[in-house]
Amino acid sequence: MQIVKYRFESHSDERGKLVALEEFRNVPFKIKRVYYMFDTGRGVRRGYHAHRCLEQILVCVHGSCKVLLDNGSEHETVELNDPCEGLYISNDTWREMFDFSPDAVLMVLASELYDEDDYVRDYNDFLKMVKEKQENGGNE
Ligand code: T46
Repeated sequence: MQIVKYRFESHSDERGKLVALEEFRNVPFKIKRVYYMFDTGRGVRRGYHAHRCLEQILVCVHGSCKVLLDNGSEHETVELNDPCEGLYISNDTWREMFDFSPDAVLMVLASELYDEDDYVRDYNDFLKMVKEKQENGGNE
């Protein structure tokens, strides 16, 4: 499956490094929400859902974690351990986040406000949704 990663420019000088994220410049959508997870317990696995209409970019701004992406026919695991790298996740992608280092801070830029109705939390419903979209030629 195709994995889309963004490489963010880091402004480095003797003081350290700085990365700026800007909608429609180095982020491909309007950023309506930012959230981040940290203090994640050992062995925790989160996510276990897809979204109907949401684009996101995940940046592990500190530490490391892994993300499993599943498009209904293929899956791949990506490690995030670089604050200059963003993992793009489109809707219709099942995701699970795991193997968080104790110091991990996973920041997420999202194209929509929080909406519980946008979540597809049952894996069989997810497969059904993907199949229906494929049958409709990608149109809802
Ligand atoms: C996703 C992955 C990568 C809010 O109130 N507002 C928010 O914007 C979010 C994201 C969550 N919440 C509340 C809802 C739950 O009571 O925070 C709690 C934990 O959320 P959730 O169990 O959905 O977290 P994850 O880690 O399973 O999934 C999150 C995002 O929800 C999801 O959209 O793609 O991170």
